[in-house]
Amino acid sequence: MKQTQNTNQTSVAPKPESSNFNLARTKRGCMTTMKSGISLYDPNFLPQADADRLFAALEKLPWKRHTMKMYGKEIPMPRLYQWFGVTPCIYGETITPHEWTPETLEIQERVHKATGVLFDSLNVNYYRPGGTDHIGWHSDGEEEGSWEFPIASVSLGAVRKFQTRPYNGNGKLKRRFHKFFGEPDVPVALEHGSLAVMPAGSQESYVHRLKATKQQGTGARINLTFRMMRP
Ligand SMILES: O=C(O)CCC(=O)C(=O)O
Repeated sequence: MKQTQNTNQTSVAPKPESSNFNLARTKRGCMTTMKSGISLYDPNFLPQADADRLFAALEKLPWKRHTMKMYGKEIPMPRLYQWFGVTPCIYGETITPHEWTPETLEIQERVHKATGVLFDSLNVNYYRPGGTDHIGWHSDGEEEGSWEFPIASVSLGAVRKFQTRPYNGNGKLKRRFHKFFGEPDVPVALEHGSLAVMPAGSQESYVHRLKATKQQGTGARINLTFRMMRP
């Protein structure tokens, strides 16, 4: 976590230049990838003091853990989560949404201003300290949000690498056989307080992942993905 020098300050010093070299700056200070499943990346979406405050509050959420049945065994997922908004069915499990909190509503409103979309649902992932928590290659199914809408992803805490990769197959084949996947893009380092947007339709033609890392001292990370369930 970056340290805030003066908690009473009203304006926060700009963050250091983003380390994402595969992104081009736009006039408004946001960045867009030239060739990837991300259509917008803004490293300064949240002022640092707000990002620190929101991270501290969200870390106290009552986290849940998905399990997946494999070879007759319940395998726990390598991350924790909490869901807000419209009830989905994920990994065969009907999820009871948590009530929106002041912090999730605040971020929802900021995302609304930045994207023009008032998303009705939110998945929050918690990657515990240590760097081993991760999410493998996948695209988000329509049961987790309509593909006709973008997915807006806000990151807080440890900087972790996010990758996208195109695929060309269709139906289940494209998920099963790696030969249907294109080359992975250069990873985008999702920074504390950043916003990344995967555009409408991208879940059909891109997969994404957040890799585990062996980097010593990797702290906790919270990722909020806003989705539209009932357009
Ligand atoms: O943590 C991230 O940045 C990615 C989260 C993700 O891929 C998902 O929730 O489907």
